[in-house]
Amino acid sequence: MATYINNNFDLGSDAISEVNKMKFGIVVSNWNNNITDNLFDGAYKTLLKYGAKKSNIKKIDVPGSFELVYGCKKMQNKNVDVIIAIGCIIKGETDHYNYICQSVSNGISQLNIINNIPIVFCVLTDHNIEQSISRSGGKYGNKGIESAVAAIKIASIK
Ligand code: DLZ
Repeated sequence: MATYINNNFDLGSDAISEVNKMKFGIVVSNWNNNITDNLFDGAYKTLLKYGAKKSNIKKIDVPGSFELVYGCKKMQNKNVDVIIAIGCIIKGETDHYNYICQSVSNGISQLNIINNIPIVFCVLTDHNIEQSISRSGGKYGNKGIESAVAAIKIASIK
């Protein structure tokens, strides 16, 4: 299941010529923003690299990952083709982590089923800050980059 073994962060020969017409929404949780800022940066720069126009990228900030579902629901009404949900949930001493992880993953899945604007899951669910650093520009890459590629691919299917 480790993404660094089977990653997906290059469009390669699948390069899509339509990216400059695609409209992207990015919803960013500000909790653990030292991590989510890097994820956003990776996603944003990757969209531009493949031809997205800055004017076609909308961003909504939400306080924490729990609010990503509401932010994505709002973004689905903002004339975008695809959404990237960015968050970082780090395990603490209590069960809080489990509830937030379940709520966010279930909520985003539900929005993907109910509505017609796909949402890509760029939410780190880590046991400690070191794991998050490794996946937001560290030794295991940047999940934001992978998510931007996934967003382009799913938007092209749509
Ligand atoms: C409260 C909380 C805690 C303890 N941990 C995290 C976290 O690791 N990552 C995250 O994105 N958000 C966390 N939050 C905030 C909740 O997501 C939410 O913003 C608040 O409970 C307010 O609804």
